[in-house]
Amino acid sequence: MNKERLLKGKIPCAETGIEVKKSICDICTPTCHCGLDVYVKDGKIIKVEGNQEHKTSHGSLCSKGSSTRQYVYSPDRIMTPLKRIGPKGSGEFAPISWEEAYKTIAEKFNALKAAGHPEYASFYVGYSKWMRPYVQRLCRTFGSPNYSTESSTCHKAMYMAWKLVCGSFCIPQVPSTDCLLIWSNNPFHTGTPSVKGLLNRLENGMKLIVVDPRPTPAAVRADIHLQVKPGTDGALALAMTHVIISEDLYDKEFVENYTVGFEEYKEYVKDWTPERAEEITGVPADLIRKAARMYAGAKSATIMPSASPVVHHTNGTQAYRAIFMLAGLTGNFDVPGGNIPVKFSYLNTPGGFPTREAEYMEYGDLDKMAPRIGADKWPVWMDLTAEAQSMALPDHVLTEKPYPIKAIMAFGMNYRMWPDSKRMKKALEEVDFFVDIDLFMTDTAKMADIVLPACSSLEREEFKVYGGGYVLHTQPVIEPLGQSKSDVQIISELVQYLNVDDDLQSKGYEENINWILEPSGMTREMVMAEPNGMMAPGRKPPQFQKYKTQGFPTPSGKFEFSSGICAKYEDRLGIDALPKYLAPGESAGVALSEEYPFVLNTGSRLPMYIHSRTFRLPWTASFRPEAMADIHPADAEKMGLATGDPIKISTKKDFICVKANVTELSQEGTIFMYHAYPDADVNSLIDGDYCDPISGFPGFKSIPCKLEKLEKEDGR
Ligand SMILES: Nc1nc2c(c(=O)[nH]1)N[C@H]1C(S)=C(S)[C@@H](COP(=O)(O)OP(=O)(O)OC[C@H]3O[C@@H](n4cnc5c(=O)[nH]c(N)nc54)[C@H](O)[C@@H]3O)O[C@H]1N2
Ligand SMILES: Nc1nc2c(c(=O)[nH]1)N[C@H]1C(S)=C(S)[C@@H](COP(=O)(O)OP(=O)(O)OC[C@H]3O[C@@H](n4cnc5c(=O)[nH]c(N)nc54)[C@H](O)[C@@H]3O)O[C@H]1N2
Ligand code: SF4
Ligand SMILES: [Mo]
Repeated sequence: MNKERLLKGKIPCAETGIEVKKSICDICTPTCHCGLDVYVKDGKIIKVEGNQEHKTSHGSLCSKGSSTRQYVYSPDRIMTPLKRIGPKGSGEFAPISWEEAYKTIAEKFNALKAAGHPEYASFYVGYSKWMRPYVQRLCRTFGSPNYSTESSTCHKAMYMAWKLVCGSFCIPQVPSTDCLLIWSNNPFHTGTPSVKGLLNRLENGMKLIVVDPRPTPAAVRADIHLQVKPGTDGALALAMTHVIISEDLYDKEFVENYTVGFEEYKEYVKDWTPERAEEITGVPADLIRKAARMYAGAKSATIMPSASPVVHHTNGTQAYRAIFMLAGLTGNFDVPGGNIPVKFSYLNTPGGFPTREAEYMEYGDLDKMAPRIGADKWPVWMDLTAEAQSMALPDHVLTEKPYPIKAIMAFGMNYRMWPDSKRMKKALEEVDFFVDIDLFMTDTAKMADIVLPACSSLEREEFKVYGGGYVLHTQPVIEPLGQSKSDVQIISELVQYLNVDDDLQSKGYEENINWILEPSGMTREMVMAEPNGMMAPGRKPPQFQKYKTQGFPTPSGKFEFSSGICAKYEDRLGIDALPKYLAPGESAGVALSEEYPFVLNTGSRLPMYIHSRTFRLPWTASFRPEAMADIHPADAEKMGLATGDPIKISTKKDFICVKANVTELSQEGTIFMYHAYPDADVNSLIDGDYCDPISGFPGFKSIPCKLEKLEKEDGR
């Protein structure tokens, strides 16, 4: 065939010089990270496809992954280290050398340490996960306790709820369960590679219950859809518990031998009849009964929670406690097809093999350092996690109380992630020194004093673990663009200038990953030799009912219906030892009113967007070019609204103007809007202290608001 045609068809062969290299897409959730076949010619990516041999994604790619070339070659990519020469936010920067950048950063950071206040320096990682152990170690070796991440709004509260109940993080056993209870999760939009397995299980007779305010693709396939009002999940779980106990559907042997607080809890749920819950949740009482019986009566049943929606309410951790207790109550804890406690191998993923990750990243003694930011507000968080709570970052910078934060080093920060995002932006304006390391010149990077260019996952190497022990180690498929470098390389070079007590990090990713992997029996080289990945040789299959010999790592050593940790803060902070229900907002004194009659629920995922990342890609942005809010047809009719009409959404805090999107995929009385739109920042409508008192998570999904129709010419 002639060469021109081969080139046009992007055919990989000697004649065209096109090579197909293996990599992964890291644009979204780490549990996805789909396999990529990357077509490279002359050092440039000319095409991407899904890798059919990847063992979790099996060749599929979503709209975001298909836009990989637009992501990698975005005109917003930062190409050199930069120093700010104009006012913060202006975007006026001058290129500098890496050496000058490192020296400037080291001077500022080392000065804080020399003055005896390493805690005034804060190290932060946004949604990206791959560099986290390295940043956490850097923070610790520098001597600061203030390592924090985007997990101050994601995942950690769910993790905390499991820890409060049984002492360990638990995962669902979807492939082997008879009944799946999806509690606020929309895998069709947020975890597409998992959907095939889910559909197979449904074809094989698995029962499905979905708790979601919206008729999602999973909900419409469910045997029972419990269409709750946002933030009322705790009430629903209490009513299901009421049914299970009053109808004697619970596991008496487990309750008697392995739990504490059952009698108190039983007494408390006595009044939580399905009828009472119906008034609060909007779910018919009989449907609650039916769901409770289906879940408790199945041979095995498992709960699939989400990292975010339930805990994006002021009552979220307590709600999840009540939900997770259902597993113990019904004999579905630590059994096949139930929810099982797991240990993480690497990056919050249970691979079934040991590593030295915890030792690596939790370097030094946190108890000997200053209290972490957020410690005064959220002591339960401090008891259960090793991170600072980044929701307190703006306070520390702006009020300097309990102590100031003077310097921030961020690996991928998006200030629009915070509630009251304008205040977070102000904090970045006022902080003495701010370094941002990102792929793109974002609005947050524009606030920095020094900006460093990170490269994408296709330009670096990376060890990767998937649940169950599938591992792979990528190699760069192209050279880093411009002068960009991998985050870990940046750290390993920066530590040579910083006053840190560590000789491992300067040795680079290769040596560090091998150090971490040492107990697993794997090396980077061994895994890299298999471009499509491999199963970790030392992985162990899950073991069940470990509590029978090991007990529970909780204060009582038992499964806790009444929490020993929460009880410590009952008097001081009003945190109940039982998972008592408070309406969303009640704990923060906010409720629906005549003036603000709608619930604003922010952040339900859209398939083509991932936080702030893919608005800049022409393909993904073309699906919804303008900021829109989803409104139920019944509400739209009352207000005379049609899709595309300009509207104004106001809360007590602020307002934004967007377009209406009238859709059944909403709920009457609730307005759903995606977060992080650069042109309509819904997080500016949310109070910064509207948070769960246990986790510090913001109430992103239950804000009273007002909706107004604008005249066409008033809209943007
Ligand atoms: N395409 C895409 N995928 C993503 C992301 C993304 O931004 N885009 N983000 C990633 C991240 S960081 C996360 S944390 C996950 C989130 O993953 P998911 O939790 O699966 O996604 P969400 O859409 O946030 O929420 C799931 C469902 O919760 C429902 N919901 C909202 N409020 C409530 C409530 O009060 N109670 C109950 N029971 N349900 C409620 C919504 O209607 C929604 O259908 O997705 C990850 N995957
Ligand atoms: N209103 C509302 N707010 C929310 C939520 C909600 O549901 N509603 N969800 C919350 C949740 S669950 C989450 S997870 C957060 C999202 O957390 P964010 O941190 O806001 O997520 P992103 O915008 O994806 O990523 C932050 C930055 O990381 C950069 N980045 C990407 N890859 C790399 C890399 O390899 N290296 C470096 N150095 N930088 C990189 C990106 O370019 C981006 O600028 O938002 C939270 N905020
Ligand atoms: S689901 Fe999409 S964005 Fe996420 S890893 Fe896969 S291809 Fe990439
Ligand atoms: Mo998240």
